[in-house]
Amino acid sequence: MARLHGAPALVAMALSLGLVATACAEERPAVTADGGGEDQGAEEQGTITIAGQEATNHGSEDVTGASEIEMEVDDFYFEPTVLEGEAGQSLSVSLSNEGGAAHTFTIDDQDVDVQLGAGESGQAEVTFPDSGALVFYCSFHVSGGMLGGLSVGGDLAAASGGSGGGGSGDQPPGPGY
Ligand SMILES: [Cu+2]
Repeated sequence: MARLHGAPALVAMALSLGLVATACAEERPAVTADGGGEDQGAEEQGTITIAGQEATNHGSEDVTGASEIEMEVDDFYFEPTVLEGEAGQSLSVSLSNEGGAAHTFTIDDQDVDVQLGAGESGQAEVTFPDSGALVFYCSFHVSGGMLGGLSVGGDLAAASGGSGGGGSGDQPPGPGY
């Protein structure tokens, strides 16, 4: 009674294999944990509050009088995390993504939004606020504490010209937390 119809079954199998192969071709960013072993011991520096937002802290640097600075972008922090400068100071920031994920260096108020794929470098021009602190962040991982500040007079608490920040409506999906 019940008899297998061999040929149609084979055709169906071949079709579905083809579909699976196509579906798997979509690339997925790999998050690896090989981020430069040189600073393993200094990884844990806790968190710091910048203009009301909690940031993963990887140190501060006094950039007063400087026109250029290098900043490491990594999984999932900025180093240095806080730049201390003068009111209205202009600074050119050389960014290098040393992590395994894509990141951004974003300042809402200054139309700064530099995207950096893994291993990529970039450049951002920033201006220090008149007082207090201005937050920069990674739009992918800000909720995980990936942000930092431009601080004037060492003041991290007071937000300057803050538009609330903290996450735009349409964030691309990042690695889940
Ligand atoms: Cu990020």
